Amino acid sequence: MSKSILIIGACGQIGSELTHTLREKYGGDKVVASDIREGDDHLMESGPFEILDATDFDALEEIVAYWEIEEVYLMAAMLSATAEKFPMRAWNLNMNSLFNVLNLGKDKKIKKIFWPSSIAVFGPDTPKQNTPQHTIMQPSTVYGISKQSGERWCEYYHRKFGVDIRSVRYPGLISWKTMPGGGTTDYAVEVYHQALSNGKYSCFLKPDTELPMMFMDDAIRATLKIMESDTGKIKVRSSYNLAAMSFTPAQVAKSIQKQLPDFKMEYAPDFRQAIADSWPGSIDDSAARDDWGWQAEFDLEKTTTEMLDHLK
Ligand code: AKB
Repeated sequence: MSKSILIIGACGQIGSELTHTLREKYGGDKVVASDIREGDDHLMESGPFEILDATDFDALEEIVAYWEIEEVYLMAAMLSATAEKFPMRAWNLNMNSLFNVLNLGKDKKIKKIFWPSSIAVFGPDTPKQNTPQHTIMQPSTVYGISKQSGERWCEYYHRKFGVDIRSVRYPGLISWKTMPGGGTTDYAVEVYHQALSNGKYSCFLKPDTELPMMFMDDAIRATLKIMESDTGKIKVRSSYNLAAMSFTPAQVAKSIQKQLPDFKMEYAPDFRQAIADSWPGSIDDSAARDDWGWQAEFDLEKTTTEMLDHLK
């Protein structure tokens, strides 16, 4: 009998695509989707669904016992831009949900955990280009502080209690299937939607703000790959750097203009500029490549083609 999996935050940008991929792979009945709200018809009908507040330990424990869950993917989080507006809510959600799954791991009620970290763990003093796996971090955002603290706790629970936790630091994620919500890299999804519907987009970051990005198919492949790797290969138990491409708003505009020559980009930087300025421009992911064979497939041009073709 194959393992039972629980996705927490299954209706979000990553959670929804992860749920569909895991259900295709392991069978709909083996993958329990959960979120604080109901999802789209496909998510609700392709396998079991539970309403779950990720900060409620008793409810989580009950679901894990009922469905005989072995693996948990904790995808619920408050992202960088929203977290600056609601610091305590972000801290409570991002940390308590993590402690809940870590404690289930400690008590041997689940066998394996995936928890996403982010490029937001880095800060203004971090080397900006080719940011190494191990370097100065000092995040300056609420979200980044919660992710860096989370990484420390993951490593602690692994070392102290043998919890099998695996994690990657996602860059900004781009997908045509689900919209992101409350992040600083969200412009890189909005721009494709607006290019097709309005022919123009007002970007909340400056034209030369370079950030690390990844197409969702790569992100899902990385997530499955790290979870399926032999435990001995996972040498970093905080979180792995992960990279695919880096670009600026001006570069994504140019890439769109190759296919939509009339597309116009305007710039009206807001509070998210300061968040972006504190993050790296590009990431060195050689530890993930060396340890568990990570390799990205999508660059900016391929991403633009996928996005425009599917959103048309
Ligand atoms: C955000 O912009 O907050 C997220 C992230 C980089 O983790 N996409």
